[in-house]
Amino acid sequence: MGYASRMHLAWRRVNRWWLVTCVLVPIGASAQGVVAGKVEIRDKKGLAADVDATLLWLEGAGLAAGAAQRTEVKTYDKTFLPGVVLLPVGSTVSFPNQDPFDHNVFATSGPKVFDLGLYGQNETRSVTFDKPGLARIYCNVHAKMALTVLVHPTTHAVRPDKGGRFQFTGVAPGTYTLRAWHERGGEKTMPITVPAATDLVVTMDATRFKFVQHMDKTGKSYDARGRRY
Ligand SMILES: [Cu+2]
Repeated sequence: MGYASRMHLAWRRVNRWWLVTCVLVPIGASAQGVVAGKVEIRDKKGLAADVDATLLWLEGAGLAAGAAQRTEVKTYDKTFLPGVVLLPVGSTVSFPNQDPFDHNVFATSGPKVFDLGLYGQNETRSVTFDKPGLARIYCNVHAKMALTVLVHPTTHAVRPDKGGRFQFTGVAPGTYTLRAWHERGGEKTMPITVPAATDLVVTMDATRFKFVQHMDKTGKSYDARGRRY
């Protein structure tokens, strides 16, 4: 084969690569759809400062399943830290008690009904969330302790930043439901179409929210019962 033919062949190969690259990049780019926008929660004082405690997730066919994780929520200073957690289905949360007194961890509804019993300082107990859903978790000793865990079936669950901005990346083109939850703002659902979902505004009304103290693990009021646990 002469030099000219070899060069011609090499050029054809380069040309083919170039063609393949040009065809693949736009397809790859469109497969990485973005869902983005802003959450606004209005309460009696104006825009809520704890907008970053909102949970946002996508529902719909074809979303990639999330991998189970292990994470930790401390009980410290009569508080669950952190107080809001997002986890894929199958994940395990351990609850180390870092206070010099007993705590309990329980849920009487939601994706997992459980009771970890009463345990003391430096002890750890754990629970695995095997079904999706929103879990409201409490301590049977301290009425004010509350934890929210969103157990989601896909990789697409996020919290907004302090300014309420949120973004999901790597979402395949299609139609989905965007769901939002905030303790005082309630729930919101919004149909969306990817790749044209980048200027979403999710507004939630917390002006009529009234705090209602949850019951203890036996369904009784914390104040009315005779003993602490
Ligand atoms: Cu407690």
